[in-house]
Amino acid sequence: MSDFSIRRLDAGSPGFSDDLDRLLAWESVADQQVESTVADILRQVRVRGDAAVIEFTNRFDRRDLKRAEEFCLDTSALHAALERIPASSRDALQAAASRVREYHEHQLQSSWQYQEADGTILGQQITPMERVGIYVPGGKASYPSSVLMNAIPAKVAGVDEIQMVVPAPDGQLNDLVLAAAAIAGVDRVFTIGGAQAVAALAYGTDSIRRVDKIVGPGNIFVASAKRAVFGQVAIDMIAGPSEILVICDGETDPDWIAMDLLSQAEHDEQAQSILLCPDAAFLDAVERSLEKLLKTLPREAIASRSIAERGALVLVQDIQQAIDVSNRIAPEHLEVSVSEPEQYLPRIRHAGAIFLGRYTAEALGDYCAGPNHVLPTSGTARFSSPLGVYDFQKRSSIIYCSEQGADKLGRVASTLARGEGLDAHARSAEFRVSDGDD
Ligand code: HSO
Ligand code: ZN
Repeated sequence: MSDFSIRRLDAGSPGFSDDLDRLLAWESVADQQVESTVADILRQVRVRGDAAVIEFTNRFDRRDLKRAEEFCLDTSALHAALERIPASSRDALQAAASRVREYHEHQLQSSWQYQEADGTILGQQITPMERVGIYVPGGKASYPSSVLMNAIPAKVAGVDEIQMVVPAPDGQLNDLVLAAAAIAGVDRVFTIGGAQAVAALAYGTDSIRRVDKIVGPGNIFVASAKRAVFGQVAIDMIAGPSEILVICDGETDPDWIAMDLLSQAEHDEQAQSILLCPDAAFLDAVERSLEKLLKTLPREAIASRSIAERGALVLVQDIQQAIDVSNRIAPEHLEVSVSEPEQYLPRIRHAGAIFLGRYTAEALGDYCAGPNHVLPTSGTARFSSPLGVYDFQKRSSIIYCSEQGADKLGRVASTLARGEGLDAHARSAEFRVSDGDD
């Protein structure tokens, strides 16, 4: 007897709204014990620098580091890894990198200005950050594709220096991760991880330079450290578990849809895979496909828990209702597996990435289509966007006042400043106003 199970919901039933709330409920664990451990690690690294980084790394990653140089890798080590990996992996990483680069080049924002009739010029100047840090998890979640997705937008933005941290538990490193770093143009790699690595990037040590922004996923210690250093440095986001929502008209091969759902379920027991379809028989077929295909996956244990605990097959009235439900969920990934999918695009309001048509497997976006795979999760697509070049660019306002412009604006400013009781403001503006001209 198989113990396969997946929740079935009906969007037309009166209890659906509550069912949906229950399905989506997910809380990022804010563990007090973790927070105080992290606070201590951050403090120690801030005060004692490399010595503390070495101590924590030796303790948590079972290393035997004596000097800081031992956790520093330069670009020659990265290029050596690039030479060591199989040519097929090298070619695939390079193909993915060039597509990701090209896509992100379209995101480059440029400075702009306009001139008013009296000669005043206003505008916005765009500049890249100087230095950023990329966190790459160790072990099983050490994804070379994520190295590309985090580093390439920074590079395209024109960031001067990219430092990467990746833990090496028991001294083990993933060559594909190092090779991806070489291809993406990472400048320096430190084989450290956890809160101590986040602290080193945020505060700087003798061997690690302080960065302006830290990006990249990590475990609960990393997430908690990123939250704690936010303000001192910028951070990207605190990502939740992966999610996929598929809208299907019932005409796609059910095995394809089932495998798409499993592709996210295999990331994490907490990952969420949901299918919305107006055809009940098709939902049955996908359920059978899921049961059949799960057994063939090396990560069956993770995927089946994710499907059983957070998955759902939802019967909807039509594609419009599916879109309404999807907009409410604001999924990280939305697959629209229907005929003529483009017609629905204007109705889709909230989704991290939208995959249109039966051939567009979400996995293609994870690796090599071009768009970023670092996406808003847990409904945050309502107010945030994929990681992009714009995350590594800043804007400065530009104001140039001509003599005439200062005369005109000075009068407005002076009145407002006096209303606020700020005399120096008012007089600073008035100095530039021509006398007897009002
Ligand atoms: N689907 C993940 C990204 C990823 N998939 C990396 C495979 N490797 C983001 O939600
Ligand atoms: Zn994925």
